[in-house]
Parts: sequence; C-alpha cells; structure tokens
Amino acid sequence: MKITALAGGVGGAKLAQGLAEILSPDDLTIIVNTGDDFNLFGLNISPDLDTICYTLANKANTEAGWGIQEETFKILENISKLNGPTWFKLGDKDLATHLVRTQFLKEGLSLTAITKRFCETWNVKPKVLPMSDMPVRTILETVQKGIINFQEYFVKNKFQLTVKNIWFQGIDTALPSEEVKKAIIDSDAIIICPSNPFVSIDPILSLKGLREMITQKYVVAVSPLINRRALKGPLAKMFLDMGKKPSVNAIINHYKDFLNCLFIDTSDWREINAKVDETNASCIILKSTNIFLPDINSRIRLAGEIIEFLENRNRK
Ligand code: FO1
Repeated sequence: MKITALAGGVGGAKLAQGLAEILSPDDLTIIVNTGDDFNLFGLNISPDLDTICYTLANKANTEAGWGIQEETFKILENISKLNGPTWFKLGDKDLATHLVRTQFLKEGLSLTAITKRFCETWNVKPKVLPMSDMPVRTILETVQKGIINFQEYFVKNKFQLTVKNIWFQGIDTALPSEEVKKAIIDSDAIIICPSNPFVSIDPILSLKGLREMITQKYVVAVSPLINRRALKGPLAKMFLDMGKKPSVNAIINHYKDFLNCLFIDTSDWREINAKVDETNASCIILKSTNIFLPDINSRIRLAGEIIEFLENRNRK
C-alpha cells in the first residue's frame, strides 16, 4: 500500500518514524512543511525537514525533538562571546547541515535535490520531500510584537505572544514540486500526521492545487490533541487566541472538506459521545486509540493500526 504522509516537525516525525518502520521504503513518501524555514547568519535553515530526516536516520536528539543527538555547541559559545544571536540553538553538527544546504542552494540545486542527497548520506530510506522548491514562510501577526516570522514566535518568544493572524508568505506563487504531485497521485492513501494544523499542515494544503489533489484520495488524520491539549508546542494556545476551544470537533472542522477518517485519543472519546456536531462527523470515521507516541514501539503500534484500517477498508 503506497502511503503519502503530510508532516511538520516533532509531532509529525514520531508517526513518520512508525510508518517508516512498517512500510517498505518504496511505499512511503513524507511531504514536509517548509513554512518554518528561515534565515539566520545568512544560512537557509529548514527545521521540519531536518527534524524528519534526523528522526528517520535515528540521529535526532530525542529529548528536544529537534537537532542532532550527542551534539556540541562550541560555535554557539563563541557566537555568544561575540554577542551574536544565540536564541536559536545551532549545534556544531547541525550547523554543517545548514552550511551545506545553503551552499548547494547557491550552486542552484533544489531543496528537493538537496534533501535527497542528505537522505542518501544519512541512510534515510523513505522519500522525504519538501512541500515545494519555492520559498513559503509562515508569518504571524501578534498583539505584543506585531508581525514576526515563525521561529521568532515559536523559539525566540516561546509562543507566549497572542496570535491575531497567520499567513504564508509566498504561497500565491509557490507550487508543489513535481515529486510532491506524483507522490500524491501514486498513493493509495494520504496520512496527515499529528502536527499543528495551522502552522505545519496548512502551509502544505495551501499550495496551489494541493487541496484538490488530496480530496481525490482517501485521507486519514491523527489528531494532534490528547485530552484536548497539545503535547507540546503552540496548538492549544493558538486555538484559544483564535477564540476556539482545542477539541476533536475543531480538528474535524479544520479538515472536514477532505477527511475520511480521524484517529483520536481514547481520552477524547467522551467528547465524541457527548457533543460532536453530527453533521461534521457523520461522514468521517472516528477511531479511538492511544495516540501518545513517546517511544518507537508506540509509534510502530499506531502506524500499524492505521495501515491495518486502510487495508481492511480496501478489502471491503
Ligand atoms: N526549537 C526551540 O524551541 N529552541 C531552539 O533553540 C531550536 C533550535 C533549532 C535548531 C535547528 C532546528 O532544526 C530546529 C530547532 N528548533 C528549536 C525547533 C524548531 O524551532 C521547531 O522544530 C520547528 O520549527 C517547529 O516544528
């Protein structure tokens, strides 16, 4: 069964790892958000691509969820002595990724081609694709600091600012790459990983023609909430900033124009029994399971449950 997964950073990487463990490499493509990308020290930094690749290469710093394990920060220490910016913690090994990516981009390679080279070096077998080879940047308008980029919101201000608006700079001209379009067309099903719908999945879905392509496929999503809270990251706060309650119903609402099945956590099952708006949920299959993914076994288990659901559906 050919699967194309849409993923952002840390949360998406966990399910992507489980899928990579149970599917053969030729049957898994991961389309990754590039809206978090930004420039620092003149370097092109792609945090979600790196998080997905480091995780699939089993070289990720599993406590932080980003960066490389057994990392050192000698260069950052010297940046600090020079009073340079240290709010975005760039490790010595991680810096090599940004330096080489920046150099290859300057030499005219696409982000897709560069990611393919990195995956070959890191022995990452599934196909990892940036959503586009054209720049898209998630920008947020905040009450306290006005318009800032995603990393200034997420890291520099620890997502404590109040979000008034989110948009994706460059989305009007950015196109999904040919590789992304082919992966979706060739897939038997699409899996939306438990990433932040607003800032990790929406940039992908907002690419010209992408949503229409997804709608032609059977789409399964995994809720990014557990017991109505986001495990880490800004999702629950973003909901509240936008006057919405973080809930399964809100997730269903967000994806309802193409979603076929939503895996939710058992802790959220009571909400479904109680007050999910039937019109929303009526045509969406809801599956209740443990979607907490702290380790490789839980990730393999959930990935297995999703693939088994999809295979049983095909048998009917
Ligand atoms: N996140 C942080 O909260 N603090 C950091 O200092 C930080 C550094 C960093 C360096 C490289 C990288 O690829 C990711 C990094 N992240 C850091 C995570 C990053 O901001 C997020 O993973 C994504 O942008 C959101 O998914």
